Amino acid sequence: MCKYRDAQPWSGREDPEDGPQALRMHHLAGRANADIAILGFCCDAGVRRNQGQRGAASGPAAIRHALANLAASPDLDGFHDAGDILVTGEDPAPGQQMLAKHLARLLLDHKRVLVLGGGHETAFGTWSGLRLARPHDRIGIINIDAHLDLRSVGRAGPSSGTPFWQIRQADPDNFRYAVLGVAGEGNTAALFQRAREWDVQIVPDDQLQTEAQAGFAAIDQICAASDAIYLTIDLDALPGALAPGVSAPAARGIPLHVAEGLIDRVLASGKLIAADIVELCPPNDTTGLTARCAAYIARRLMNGWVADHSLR
Ligand SMILES: [Mn+2]
Repeated sequence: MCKYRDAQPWSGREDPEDGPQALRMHHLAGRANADIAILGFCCDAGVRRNQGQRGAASGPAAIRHALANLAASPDLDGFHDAGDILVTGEDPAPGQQMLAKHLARLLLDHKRVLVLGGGHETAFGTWSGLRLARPHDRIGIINIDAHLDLRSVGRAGPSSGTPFWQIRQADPDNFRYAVLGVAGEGNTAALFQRAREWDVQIVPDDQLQTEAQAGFAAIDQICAASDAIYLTIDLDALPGALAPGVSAPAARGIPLHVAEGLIDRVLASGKLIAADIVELCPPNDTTGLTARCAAYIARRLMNGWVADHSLR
């Protein structure tokens, strides 16, 4: 079961004594004709089925809340909040279809869409929407994640652990997939074997401890071979000490500045059309730090989209 909910009004801190430059991100929300739109996917069904910890459905609200009071991006003059898809019940699939339709429609009026998840089942909806909007494009997928999320859809059905298996099933001849920040401890040999058979590019987390450089070859290769890029950022790629508010916190993880370096490299391709930030679990995020990481990433993506040449 799923339904659509219109965007709620944004609010946040006001500093009128500091003059007209004292803008925060909440001041930039609500520009209907902006190049960039954001859309929430409020869904617990994927993580629940994946035997993870519940709470991802409140992720979009927590990311918006953390984003609202960040300083306005210097290059951004506004963004459109396109509301939320609300998923209830056990099956994420109807919600994923609704997300795909909404995202494809948004791409008629906006140039870039950022989806706020939800568990990683969000990815099948985001990708399906980009596929609907760009039926003839070669789509490349770049995932910043501790996990491959390539498990097959068994009797339990689609979950937050199966999205990239589902994407390959949907379009087996055009599967271009790189995963950056993969934890050896978090993926079984069966999954690594599947990744090898499907030519998935993997950059392990231990190669991304100090700088993003080790991920650039994989990013550049996917970008060169694709017309449109879908970037998906699983917050459990970050160290658990920094991002405890996820279903599966990482003992090692990759530092935020390294993730930012990877994101900047993807943005520099000019081909990034759709992105999502997934797996925030607000009940585990007692200090709000994980939502803050998500908000930094959202702000960086939006600023990067307008700052470089992507929006020409
Ligand atoms: Mn994931």
